Amino acid sequence: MSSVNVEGCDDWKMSEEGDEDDSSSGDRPNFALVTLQDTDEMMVMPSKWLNTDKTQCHWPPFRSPEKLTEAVRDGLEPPTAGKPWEMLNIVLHKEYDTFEEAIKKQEELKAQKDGMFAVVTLQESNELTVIPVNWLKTQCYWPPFKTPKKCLEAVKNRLEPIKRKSPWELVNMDLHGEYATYQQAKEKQEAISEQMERPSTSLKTNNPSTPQTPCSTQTFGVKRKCDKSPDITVQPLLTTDMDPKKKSKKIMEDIKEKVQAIQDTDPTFTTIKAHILDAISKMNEDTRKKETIGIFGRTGEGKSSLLNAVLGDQFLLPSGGFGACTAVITEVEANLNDSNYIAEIEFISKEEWDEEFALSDKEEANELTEMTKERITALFGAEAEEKTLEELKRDDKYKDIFNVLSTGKKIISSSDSSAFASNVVCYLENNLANPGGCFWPLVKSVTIKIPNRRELLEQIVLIDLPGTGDYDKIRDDLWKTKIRECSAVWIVSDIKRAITDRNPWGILEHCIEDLGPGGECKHINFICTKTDDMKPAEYLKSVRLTEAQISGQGLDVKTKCILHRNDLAQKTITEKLQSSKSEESKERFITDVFTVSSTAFFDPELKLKNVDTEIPKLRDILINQNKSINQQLTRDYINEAKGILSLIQSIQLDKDKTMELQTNLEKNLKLLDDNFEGLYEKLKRCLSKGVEESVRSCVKTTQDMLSSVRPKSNRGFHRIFRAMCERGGFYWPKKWNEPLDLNKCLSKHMYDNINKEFVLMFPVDVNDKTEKSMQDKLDKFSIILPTSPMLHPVHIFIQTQETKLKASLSRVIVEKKKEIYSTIYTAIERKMAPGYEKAALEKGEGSMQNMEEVIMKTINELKPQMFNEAKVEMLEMFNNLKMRIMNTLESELKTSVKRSLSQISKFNLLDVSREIQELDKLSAAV
Ligand SMILES: Nc1nc2c(ncn2[C@@H]2O[C@H](COP(=O)(O)OP(=O)(O)OP(=O)(O)O)[C@@H](O)[C@H]2O)c(=O)[nH]1
Ligand SMILES: [Mg+2]
Repeated sequence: MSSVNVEGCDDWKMSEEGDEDDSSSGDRPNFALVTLQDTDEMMVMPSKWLNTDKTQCHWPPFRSPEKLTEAVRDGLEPPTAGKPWEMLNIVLHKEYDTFEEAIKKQEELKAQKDGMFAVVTLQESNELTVIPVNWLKTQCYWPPFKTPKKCLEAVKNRLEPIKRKSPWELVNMDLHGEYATYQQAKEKQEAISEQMERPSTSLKTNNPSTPQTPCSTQTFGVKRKCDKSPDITVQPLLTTDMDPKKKSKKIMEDIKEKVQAIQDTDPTFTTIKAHILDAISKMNEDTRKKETIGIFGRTGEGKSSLLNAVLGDQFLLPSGGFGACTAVITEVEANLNDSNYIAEIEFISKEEWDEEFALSDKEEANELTEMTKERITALFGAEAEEKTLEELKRDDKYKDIFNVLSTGKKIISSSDSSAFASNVVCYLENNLANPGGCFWPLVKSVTIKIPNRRELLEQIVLIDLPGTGDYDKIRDDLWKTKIRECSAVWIVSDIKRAITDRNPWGILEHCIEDLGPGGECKHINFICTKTDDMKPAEYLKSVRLTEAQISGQGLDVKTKCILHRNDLAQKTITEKLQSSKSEESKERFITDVFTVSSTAFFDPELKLKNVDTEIPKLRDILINQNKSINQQLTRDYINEAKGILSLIQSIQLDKDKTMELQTNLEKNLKLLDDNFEGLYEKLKRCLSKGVEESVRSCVKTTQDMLSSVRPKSNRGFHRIFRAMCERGGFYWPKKWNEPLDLNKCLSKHMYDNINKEFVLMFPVDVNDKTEKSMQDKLDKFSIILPTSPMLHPVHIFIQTQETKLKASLSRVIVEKKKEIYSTIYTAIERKMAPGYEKAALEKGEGSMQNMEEVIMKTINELKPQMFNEAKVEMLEMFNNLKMRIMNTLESELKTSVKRSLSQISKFNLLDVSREIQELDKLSAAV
């Protein structure tokens, strides 16, 4: 079939010149811009050729372009006598009053579709520039002109590249997008360079050249009626390089502009306008916190080296040589704002420092003094340990320290990673080779922000959590807080130790409950490090194999052994992890095993293929996790955007429906209340059992625990016990694998009784949501009844508001459940505090026995109320959470219902149906 299409539009224009347009009379538009579905040709035709639902058109039987042109221009009536007309499937873009308008639009759309200019970055010189698309190939052509003027002319005139005589250069480039006009490409170029300077801010989408449609200033009001919807097709099309989130952001920015531009003094209109603008602004408030991955491992196992490898910067974090180790909790995240490496160093307060120092003064010989000595040497130098505290206080360095502490925080920033690393090392590392040059005893925590790692860290924070127990009280508390934040954990262990260790959970054993019911950890990766550390002969002997018996044709014997051991380690550790998973506290974690070499990743001499170092695998985990979080954020954003557009699109609901929404809200809140009450009662029953058991057994349990940790000779135990009392019931001696935690021991029976139900009540993973969970009850709450398959726009708006609200409340539940869980521990810690203080005062001979007696007496005195009070506190916290959820739902949804009902216009305020369609397409693409 031949047809007149956009390719022939020049002929069309010629034929239309000089012709009088007599077709613009009458009310209805006369010409339609359509795409023929079978051939994908865009063209203009008389509106009268369209069928009633505008999905098909009549097509005349003419072959010659002249005759076809004439038929279109004259609006020939179908069908003519003689040959019958065909029916063709079409997609209607829009109808216009005049032929000229329709043709103009067709040209614009065609130009946008094809793209005339492109924005590119020239790779070699990193210049962002605009070029005509006819210069594009996989590389791009570049003209030999020297003067900027001549170059610019070549671009604007879309000069054809000369490929034979005096050929143009071919240069490597990255394409950002194609645009209809030079002006649009220039605007895009500016937006990109602005974005490059400030990558975290959203793209500037305000397009001054966007024509204001006459309709948009008239339709958004309650008094005027406008039959025409705003012409959104004249907006520049969204460019292909934008991701769905940016595209939907742009849509909403444009809508915001349109709404802002509408002037009307009608009070109802003003309220609606304010509501809509407010709702759009709130969309950009991202309250989600980043996901935290905690890196656990004993000293020297390779945590810092692993982080460096994953981040691709070998010397970023100090990794131990002789006598050096990371001494402070270090958080690593992406710098999304500029290209600097930044360290934010938080110091302990002056009061905390005084307390630590005063504590040091009280300490007796040996172990604690060892710790104090280490700190003093780190800060004041090797000779300082001989000095008294008073002498140290007179030291100039002491004044310096006091000055440092009074600043509270220090920021180090540098664009060069090695300069940055050498400036920051003295705050992170305990280095025996650098006495007097380390500041770690003053540092509470360090946050490092690194540039160009958006792909890995945009939504993720990695925390190096040295867990060896030579902290003070402040950092112990911080450590406990941080582990509750981890959504995943990497246990790092030297491969040799990992294979022989009986319990791979070792390092986590004492805090498994803080990660599980008390935290939000879902995933545990077990990472065996230093796989390149291999002596083949020794290894082959130990596994009783010969070189010929292990696979790996063409590989040298060392690599073969490395790969063989990796395989073995993966199998053995997976088995060990699985077998201990039968314990309830561990069964909910997903576990994976990796075998990595950070050294071989950077050192090609070690001849281990990149893939075999398994660093790329860990990177992929981060990349995929970022992607999935971003996808979720995009889905949430689009959902919310659709809700707001539905509100704009909506017409008034009838009175009955209005009442229905209000009644549903009340009814469903009541239902939710009943459901939560059920959970409350269940928790109460478990707690009561826990109280009973605690009162009955706490003394014995405490005695048993103390005898299990007390060294046979009792040597030195009194110092550890005193330190525990001085620190409120928790102390982690340096050489112990886990802390001495009396509060944990006292709360054991309570936790044992609630753990199972608590985990079901508060899952951290959506996939673990059970009927018994608070999140499930919340999910089922809705004031939109699933009766009709076709929802009214007001309903869609309310539904999307509900979804957003429920998602944010689900996050509140996970946050709050951690606090709820820890109430038992903190209540017991608080009640026991006077007892600990009293015990710590016991000095001299027999002090161990006296301290213990004080503690046991305190427990005996407190047990009749202490556990019950902890139960009451926990239930109160549960109730507070319940009330917060109910109140938020009630107030927010009441506002949403009110908002949607204030749309009293009988007419569309602004026709945003195209934008809604666009959002539908975008959400399908996410
Ligand atoms: N051969 C080999 N050595 C490694 C590897 N990773 C780390 N090491 C070495 O192991 C030692 C300790 O590494 P770190 O990364 O500092 O260990 P860490 O776990 O951060 O130690 P702390 O900071 O003390 O908690 C250093 O001497 C590293 O060079 C590896 O993949 N192969
Ligand atoms: Mg380290």
